[in-house]
Amino acid sequence: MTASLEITVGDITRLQVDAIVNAANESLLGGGGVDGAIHRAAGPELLAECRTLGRCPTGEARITRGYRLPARHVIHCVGPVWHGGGRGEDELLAGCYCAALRLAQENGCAGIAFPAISTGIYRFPPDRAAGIAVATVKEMLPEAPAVRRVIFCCFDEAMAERYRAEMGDASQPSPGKT
Ligand code: AR6
Repeated sequence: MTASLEITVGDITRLQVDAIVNAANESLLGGGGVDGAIHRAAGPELLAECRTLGRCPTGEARITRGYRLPARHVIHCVGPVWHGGGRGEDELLAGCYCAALRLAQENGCAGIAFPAISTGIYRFPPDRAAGIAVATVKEMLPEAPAVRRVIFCCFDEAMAERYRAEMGDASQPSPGKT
């Protein structure tokens, strides 16, 4: 039985899944964008746990509890800042998805939701990022059999359309087919 890949439009902090993924920075101490939203929703206990982890290099991931979030865990990924593509950005972004799925597997997370890592403040071109996200998850899923459901949580409809195109179901315009 293959795992399901889904696209939804909305706020990732509202999703009741085993793990939501954060688009963090190397300090793991919070920031703007989805990182700020996750820390606000999870409460100060999340920051306290993050402080115990130290720094996380770009392209890697760390796992914490979800505290006041409906999600049981947060997997903090550090995506690359886009510098034009010549500094290993593609590989570093793919590394985030690999590292997150590895942690989901190790922690028995059957459902995991990803935001579009690096496509906001870090300015990674969104079409390219969606392609890397979908391809890397598809490639990695056989190595993470505990993961049964992957949700790409897009903040807006334009981003969801990019994921639909990458997943080959651009013919279905309806949002939130979870
Ligand atoms: N739910 C789902 N997606 C969201 C949400 C949300 N609540 N909020 C924003 N997005 P960004 P980055 C989308 O900027 O580019 C922070 O300061 C957003 O539309 O959150 O990886 C960190 O601390 C975009 O598509 O993350 C780092 O310093 C995507 O999430 C830095 O930003 C990622 O945008 C990381 O930048």
